[in-house]
Amino acid sequence: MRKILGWNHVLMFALLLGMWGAGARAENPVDKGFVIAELYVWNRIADFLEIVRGGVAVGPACGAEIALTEYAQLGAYASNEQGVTFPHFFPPLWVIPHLEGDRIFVDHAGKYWTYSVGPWRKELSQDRDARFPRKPWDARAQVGLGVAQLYVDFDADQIGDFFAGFLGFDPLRDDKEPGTLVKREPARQLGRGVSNLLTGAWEIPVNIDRVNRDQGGFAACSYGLVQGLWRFGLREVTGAFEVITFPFGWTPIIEPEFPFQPVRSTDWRVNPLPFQNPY
Ligand SMILES: [Ca+2]
Repeated sequence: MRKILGWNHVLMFALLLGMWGAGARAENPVDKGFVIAELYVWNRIADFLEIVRGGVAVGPACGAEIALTEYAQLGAYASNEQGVTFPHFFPPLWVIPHLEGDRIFVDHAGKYWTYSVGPWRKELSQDRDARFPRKPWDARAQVGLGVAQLYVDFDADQIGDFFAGFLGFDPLRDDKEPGTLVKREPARQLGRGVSNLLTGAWEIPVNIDRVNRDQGGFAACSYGLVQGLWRFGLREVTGAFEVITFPFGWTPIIEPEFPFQPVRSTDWRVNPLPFQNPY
């Protein structure tokens, strides 16, 4: 079978990607496209996770209430409890509201009793600090179990916001936008990663030559060779990492960023891993 794509093609592609990335620092439409697509997915997930809130309280509590909006409620309960509500039921993803700057836990404490039928309600007080939250259009259920009370709430506003999000609307104005982020360059990271992978071996002759010029032949074929091999290995590992994680569009780990740069921009160095950059 005829070989369609040879190594030379791949190498050429990598170098082009790298040069294109290097030359397009200002505004790269591919980077912009990546960031917009990633944010779209991120915002839909964040909106979805805001639909359900759970709650648990400890302390004497008995009775129950169920509500489909505040116009269709039914129940009666009394409590003297310490309680907290939290987002959805998958704690590891509580990191998302945390990253968005929202409160994860909302607490309440004290004595409270109420009974409700349809849109009518009687209650001990209007004070919201002693009970689980109630929003007018939410669907909600809570049950007092003697020494504890459980609560679940489906937020109507968030349901609307979630579905509107698919059509490009954001009624609750809670979507993240590209302007609020650190600058991310996924296309540049992919190009850099491929170019590190494919041209990292260039470090070997370059370092032998550099040490030869500075310190002579013996240093070149010992120290220069070892340093070239070490840097070659680092570029390969870093390149693989950058290709796998390219959607994050991080800053370069190894500098100079590309093995072939017409002007030497900086001394060779390894930067700290970019995990800590905000999303
Ligand atoms: Ca939204």
